[in-house]
Amino acid sequence: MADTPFYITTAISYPNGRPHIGHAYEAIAADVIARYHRLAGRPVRFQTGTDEHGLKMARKAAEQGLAPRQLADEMSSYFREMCDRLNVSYDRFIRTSEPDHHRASQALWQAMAANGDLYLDRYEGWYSVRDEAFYDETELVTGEGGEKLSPQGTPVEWTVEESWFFRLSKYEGQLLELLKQPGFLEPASRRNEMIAFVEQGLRDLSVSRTSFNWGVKVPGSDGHVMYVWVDALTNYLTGLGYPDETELMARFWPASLHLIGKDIVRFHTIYWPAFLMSAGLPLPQKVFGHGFLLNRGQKESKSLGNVTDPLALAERFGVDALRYFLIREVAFGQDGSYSPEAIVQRANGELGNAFGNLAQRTLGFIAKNLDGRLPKRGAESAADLALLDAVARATESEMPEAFAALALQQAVEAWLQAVFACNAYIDAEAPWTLRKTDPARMESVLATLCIAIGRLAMAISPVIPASSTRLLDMLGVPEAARSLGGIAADWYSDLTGSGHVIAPPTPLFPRLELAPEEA
Ligand code: ME8
Repeated sequence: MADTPFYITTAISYPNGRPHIGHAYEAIAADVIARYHRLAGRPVRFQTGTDEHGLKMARKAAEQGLAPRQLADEMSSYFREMCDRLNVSYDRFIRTSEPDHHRASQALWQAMAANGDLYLDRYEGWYSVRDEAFYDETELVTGEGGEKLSPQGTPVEWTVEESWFFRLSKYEGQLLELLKQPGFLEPASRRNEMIAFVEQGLRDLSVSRTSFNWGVKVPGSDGHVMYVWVDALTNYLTGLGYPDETELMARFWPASLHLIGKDIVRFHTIYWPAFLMSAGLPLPQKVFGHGFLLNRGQKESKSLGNVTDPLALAERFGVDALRYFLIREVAFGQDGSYSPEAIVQRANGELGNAFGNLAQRTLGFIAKNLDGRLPKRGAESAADLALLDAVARATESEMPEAFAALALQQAVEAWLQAVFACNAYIDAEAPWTLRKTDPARMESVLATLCIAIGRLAMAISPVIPASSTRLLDMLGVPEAARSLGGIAADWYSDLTGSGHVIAPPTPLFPRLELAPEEA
């Protein structure tokens, strides 16, 4: 619905190192979704940030001879810089070390305690610092050297300490119902695993730690800090002003979409809803677990030496080319792979040759032959109507439907088909020939192309916002028309009367080159 508020969040990243391509991918995907909903006219709130507490951060800081806060300050700034550089339009970049977040986490804790769901006991079991997760003996796997590993393949350590526990077992029935609710957890392929996990019986969850102090203090329990996932998940509420009854809370809670990676679905679809049930708060409408991004099919790791800095990729190929590639290449929800060759191929072929050239040819021709005056629309031929129809189908139904359903790749495919239709049209109508034989018809063809290009630029703006804006500015499309509703409107008639002049265009998508060893 056009005016229903939309609250979207990404996972908050551990700032124990610099951002990697997976972080960039998640931020970009969330941004595309947020921008689509803004285009559709909905009030949108978009939150991302960093998850700064816990043993992983504390140990990394100690290794580097830093206080955890120093490490968090430094690394968090790289994550924010990445978002800014990639044109990620967040409303709040949250850091869990911020005072309002401590207050929100303590309030949620107290709400769970008031409901009788927290009790003091002793934790004795396995913990993976890398996953910041407790594991049952039965979940562990054996490594190559016979060592015990978490199901994610990370080292585990035996942990014994006094701990607060959350009565997770109490929520089994409600959680099963939730997980079976269509649309709550997507893609649906991730559901069975979660359902199986609940069906085998849930143990109460250890939710505080006493062996270190880098975390949110447990209210009224000296020496205890919250288990990092308890405070991390609470970030989604902090950003709206919880526990105060703010306008943001009233408007944007429950969240419309928590966008996360597939490795942290358990935390978001089991622990988080249980905490909210306990605190008497409404549950998020949807959790989407996207796939992992691999470097030429391989997981990036320091030992393989294949870790890529996403900002270096953006610097080299351009922000929009990188954004376009990631959304276009990967079926959203599945794993995907990237390489410089694949980025260059998509960017040159689809952005440069197909869309960029279309715009370049059309605007360049107008600048040169009409002194930049916008061409007049004439009586439309069957070919004109067929093209405008194809563009309308893509921009007014296929793309919005795909974006709304989080089928991001399909949205781009629908757009690309319409771009191809424009290219076939310009070749068939050949305005350069009409210039001599039928100038009025030439103007009609160019006008049809301007309308088509303007609509396609608006519709793809969630994916390549900077390039779309540049093109719409060159065309002179009024701000007011730059919305999903505006796409179908008759902005072109207003434009032809506005005296706007099209300047000779500079290329939107400069041709990208590979290094000789990559080609
Ligand atoms: O999990 N491809 O933080 P994180 C795609 N702090 N996505 C990837 C990825 C890859 N190769 N590697 C990681 C955490 N991700 C917690 C979240 S939320 C309350 C707390 C995704 O820095 C990962 O799935 O390890 C997660 O969604 C996000 O990046 C941050 O991962």
